Amino acid sequence: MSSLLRDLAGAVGEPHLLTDPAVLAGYTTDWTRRYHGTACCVVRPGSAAEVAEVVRCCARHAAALVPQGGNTGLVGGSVPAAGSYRGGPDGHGGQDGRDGGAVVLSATRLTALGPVDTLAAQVTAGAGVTIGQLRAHAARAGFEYGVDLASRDSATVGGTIATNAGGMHGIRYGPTRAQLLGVAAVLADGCVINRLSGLPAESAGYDLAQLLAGSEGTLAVITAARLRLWPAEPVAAVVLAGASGVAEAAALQAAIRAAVPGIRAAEYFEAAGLDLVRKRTGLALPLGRARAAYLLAEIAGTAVDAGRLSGAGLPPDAAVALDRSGRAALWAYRERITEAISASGIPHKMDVAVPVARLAAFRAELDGVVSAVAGGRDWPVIVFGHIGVGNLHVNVLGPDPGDTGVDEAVSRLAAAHGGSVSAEHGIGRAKTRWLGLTRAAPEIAAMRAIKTALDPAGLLNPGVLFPDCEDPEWRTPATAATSPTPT
Ligand code: 2HG
Ligand code: ZN
Repeated sequence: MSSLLRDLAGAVGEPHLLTDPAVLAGYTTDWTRRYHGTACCVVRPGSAAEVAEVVRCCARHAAALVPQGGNTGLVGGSVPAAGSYRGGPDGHGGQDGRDGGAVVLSATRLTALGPVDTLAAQVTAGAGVTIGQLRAHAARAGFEYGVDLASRDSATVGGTIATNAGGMHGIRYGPTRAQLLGVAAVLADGCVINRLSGLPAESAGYDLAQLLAGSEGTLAVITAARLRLWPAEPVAAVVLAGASGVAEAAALQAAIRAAVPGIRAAEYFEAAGLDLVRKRTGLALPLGRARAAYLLAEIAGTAVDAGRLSGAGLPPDAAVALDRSGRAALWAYRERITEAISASGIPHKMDVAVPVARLAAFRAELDGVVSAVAGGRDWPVIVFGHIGVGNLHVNVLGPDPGDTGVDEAVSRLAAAHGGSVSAEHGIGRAKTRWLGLTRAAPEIAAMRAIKTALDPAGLLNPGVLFPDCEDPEWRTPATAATSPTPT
């Protein structure tokens, strides 16, 4: 056993140091199966003190450290890179783990869940608590956690903060960042930050918790978070309506929003996604006939609020479910799309955001952009997502996992429409080259300066988020961020 592994075993206890290659495989391949890396070991600390000890060990041994939650990430940000690491303080290096890869720090044992503070409507949750556990805990006290996603039973508090996940209820409660009131975290030198008091009113300096939201494990290892809760609200109805495409679906969600007091979700999907779901699950065709696209909306309130839907101009064949099982049946068509795509191959996932007013123009050009890259090959394009916040998940099946042509083309299209290359999945390893499409060069320089200040040796999640300085390609798109296509 190397001295790094010996020290890590001392930090977490031998049973929580994993080195068996068969076991490591589950931690070094991401959920999509597109990104694989090399780890010398996985450590599973059981407390913040153990996390700090692990970080100090890595610093001493100059070993790269990859924090990991439920490993449900879709952009390779939760798994190490393949091969050894180059050194360097710019966030792209990290040092050689010496034992054949990085140290993966699994947060899955950091599962402490504090009592719900009903006066403040807050709770403290360990980084490894799943979103499903957090939601159930909040519900027992009459509250709701504002983020929900299909991977709720695996995705964790720490991981969703790292990517600033949005999920199904972003239209109502905002993304994870909007739920975040404080964090406990370990910095790259092993120092511990503890800001879990959850003061809603505070203006004493930088908000470090917000800095960590969307930082993808590159600035610190989050061990716990203080989170905002919302009073639980009854769900009045779920609507599923057919539409000719994204423009009609967007108009319909706006009409529903105007007609009812609380829209909790406005989700979009198309026939291609529905077909895959039906093939996998055997579910019946909804609405009795095939439609090009669908809007699924969930509204809060009572039967009176559900009645207000009559003022939204729903198509006559729209399905409206009031009871729990009927609502769940409609949600299944949307929630099972990701799983159904994965069952059909290794997808290229582009998680773009464009202003809602630009969605139709973006969608109108999308197929042509993909076809141009496909060059005659049949690459199914599956589009769905959180239409209410302008977030479309563009999944393309067919290209080789290592071929990034379609990823780049779709990212450029989103940028040309004034959008972002990542709405809620993060940049990870997958999109570092295209960060400059979304963020201008001075912004990236400022982010690098923060990274260098907090992690000068570049040990925390190296290769994630930042474009490689040595890659001439990444500079090309930077100009796009400052000059989006005028509309
Ligand atoms: C969702 O909205 C997730 O279901 C996954 O963000 C999206 O699979 C995807 O591309
Ligand atoms: Zn999503």
